[in-house]
Amino acid sequence: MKKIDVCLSPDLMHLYKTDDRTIVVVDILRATSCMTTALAFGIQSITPFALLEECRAKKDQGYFISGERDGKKVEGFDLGNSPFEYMDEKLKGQNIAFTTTNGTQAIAKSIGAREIVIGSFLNLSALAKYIRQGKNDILIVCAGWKGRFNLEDTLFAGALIESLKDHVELECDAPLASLVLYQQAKSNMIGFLKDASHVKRLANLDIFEDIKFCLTADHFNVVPVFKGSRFEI
Ligand code: 3SL
Repeated sequence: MKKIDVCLSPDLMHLYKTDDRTIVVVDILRATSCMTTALAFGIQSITPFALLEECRAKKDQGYFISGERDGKKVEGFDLGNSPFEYMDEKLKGQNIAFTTTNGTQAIAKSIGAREIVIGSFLNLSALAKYIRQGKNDILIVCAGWKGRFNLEDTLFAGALIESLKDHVELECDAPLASLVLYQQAKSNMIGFLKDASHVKRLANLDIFEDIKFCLTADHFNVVPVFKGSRFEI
């Protein structure tokens, strides 16, 4: 049986051995939901960057530059971090360079894993199927917020673990806690998350539609996989 663990913050990555694992990076609000949407809508590739200026420099190489800092689109960038911005015909076949406050930082810390894939509620069942078919043990890396725990990424970890039940063995209390939390929350996720810190932050930016969309299960049947330096499906 495959083992599964959950790293509740990228700042805890040093506790985990990753070179033999498939890492699932998750930033439900909103980076990995946005990446899943973009690739499902026909964007050819997403190259993630931890550093803003490295991302900006890709503009000269024909990339669309996109992402956010503290939830807001970066000045001079083509796109922000709302999944709805990526549902656009003119982006089909394009290459995106992407940087975000937490999501792409978690990806940067995952480099060196045997495999890196992107998880979101939007592709939950497709991802569970992909993992069931693979051989590697799994580490779910929650992007959190600037090193701190967050609720929505942990709920997703629980949802994925529930979808994999009978196929995985939980390695410690983090996957168990994620599963228990998800089981409490699943009948009313929006209600459960109403006091979550990032939901409040995004509500201040007036983006309820993004929150609702990012909590929708199985909207897409894709699994973004890291190949070389970019995510593709
Ligand atoms: O931190 C991130 O990577 C973002 O997803 C944050 S936000 O939802 O755009 O504020």
